[in-house]
Amino acid sequence: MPGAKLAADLWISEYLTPHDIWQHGVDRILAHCKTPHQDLYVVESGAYGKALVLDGKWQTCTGDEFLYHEPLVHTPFVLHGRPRRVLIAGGADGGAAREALKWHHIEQVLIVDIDFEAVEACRKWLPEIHQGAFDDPRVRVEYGDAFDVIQNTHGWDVIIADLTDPIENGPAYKLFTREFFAACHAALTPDGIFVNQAGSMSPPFMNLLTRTVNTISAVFCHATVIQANVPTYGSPWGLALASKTPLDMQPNIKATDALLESSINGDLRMFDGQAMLGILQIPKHVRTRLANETAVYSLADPPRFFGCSSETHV
Ligand code: SPD
Repeated sequence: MPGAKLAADLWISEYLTPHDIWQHGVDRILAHCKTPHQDLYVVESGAYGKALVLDGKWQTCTGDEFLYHEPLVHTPFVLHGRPRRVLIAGGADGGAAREALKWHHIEQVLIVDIDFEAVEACRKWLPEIHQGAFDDPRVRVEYGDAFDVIQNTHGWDVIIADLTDPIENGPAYKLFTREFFAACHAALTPDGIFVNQAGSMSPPFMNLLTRTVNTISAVFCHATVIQANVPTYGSPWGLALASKTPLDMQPNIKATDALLESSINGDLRMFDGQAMLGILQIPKHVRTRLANETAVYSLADPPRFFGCSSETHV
């Protein structure tokens, strides 16, 4: 490439689709192990800081994680108004817990992650992301399958599914099914809200998102897409938002700012009333695709997200 000067000898290559690779120059590999559940890397990238990569898929990094964790947590929290108990399925890096703990009224944050070693690696290598969340007395981490745990609990104001992509045979694919969403519905309070990371909004690869939201709609009265624009995910990203009662999708900016002002300790970097309004507005082509979606994921017919053995990635 004329004029280009590359600044790394080592590259991490995430296969976003069979035809697209998102590569990041890596300065250092900080940790690598094969846990019982996934292949784990923590790397120091040249452009985006420290990053967690699981099964070859970029999960989060210090350079842009706030663009994911703030919408993921504060959107449902603002819509709820006064969440006290929150359950996070996945969330090994502690970023979602960190954001939840900013709310004064939060009494309990239960993180349910299947991978002890992933949580320990994040605790050790990514303090910039968890910022001590795992040591907050309101936080408990339970290691196990979120499906089993959620089936045996109830009374949550918000459930956040902060999961890896549902690659075939990966740890998360069962948590994108009608059966899991039904368990979440049963575990929420009547005014509870569910949110999950639901996939790319890129036009050729939006099936996971529209099918996931359609699957959630089979269980919840209200389900929609909200958006997070996270550069390292390689395309605009969709989150699904669901509830048993209607949600105000055009909240007043000043009212949101006033609620945040009175409910939160600490700073928000991207989220406020104006940003939230944008997060809730979805482009026409996504709404059209959603309206025409008919597929429903089930345990018998789960998503098979594009993924590739991680050995070839670094
Ligand atoms: N393809 C990117 C999806 C990443 C979802 N997991 C994010 C975990 C951050 N807490």
